[in-house]
Amino acid sequence: MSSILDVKVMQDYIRMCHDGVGLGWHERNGGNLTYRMREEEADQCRPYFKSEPGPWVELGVQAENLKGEYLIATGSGKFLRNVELAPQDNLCIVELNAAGSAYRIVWGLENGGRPTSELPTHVMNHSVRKRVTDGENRVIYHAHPPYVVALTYVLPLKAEVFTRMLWKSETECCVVFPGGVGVVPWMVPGGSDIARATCALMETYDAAVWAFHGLFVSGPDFDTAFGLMHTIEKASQIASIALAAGGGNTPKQLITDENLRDIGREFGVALNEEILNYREAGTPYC
Ligand code: 2HA
Ligand code: ZN
Repeated sequence: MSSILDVKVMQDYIRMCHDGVGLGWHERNGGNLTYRMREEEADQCRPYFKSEPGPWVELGVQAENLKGEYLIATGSGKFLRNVELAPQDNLCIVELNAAGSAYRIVWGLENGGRPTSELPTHVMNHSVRKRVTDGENRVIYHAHPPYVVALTYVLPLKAEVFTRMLWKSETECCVVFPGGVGVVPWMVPGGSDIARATCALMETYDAAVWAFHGLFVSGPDFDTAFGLMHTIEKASQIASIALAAGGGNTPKQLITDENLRDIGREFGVALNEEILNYREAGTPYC
């Protein structure tokens, strides 16, 4: 291999950035993506690492179970639409220290810069998802998909309400995210408070809506994480159109709770029962 860009994990990562841009989820510097590398993937990339890694930088959060791991990350202030053109200027690989509390850049951001402003949230989410999925989850992806954000202006900011709306807006949603999606109220982005709030939800859910902002998803691989973002946004688009057409009221006909239970049985997935039984008077889909 003559370039780090010949390594499959780098190609897959870059393709995901490209696909998110194509769907309109990454205006300007919006959104960010991190991938927790497998040992063999880090080994494949190591020959291309900088001869002098960058200085250690404190994260402001600590993730002990990520000590010594390598993450591929988008750069702070970088535009995802430029990733494909110049990955070495817009992406980086960071190494975490032995305490899981600081990082240093070992590859990329050749013209300077820092990893994504949401790195504390990503690192803490990786830590939680690694623990609750026994190491399976490796991708944390944040985007600004417009329909799910639009719905945060009109529906109560509750996991139960958003999940019911999504499950009932596209038949296969409840198979894709049977546990539901969490909702974080509006918070200042980029800091450790929003990181902690998102992490609390990531204990249970593999997706968290950020009110008036965007969506965070996690997954074991690029396809699954991207597919989750895509499915949630598609269902949100359908819900937005149906709600608008109905003047904001619950659509006249819906997938019923019994229908959802039937799908769960047929596909062998356990739907979150609390969400199935949730009722909120006067609220669409509830
Ligand atoms: O990276 O989307 O939330 C830019 C953002 C911050
Ligand atoms: Zn954002």
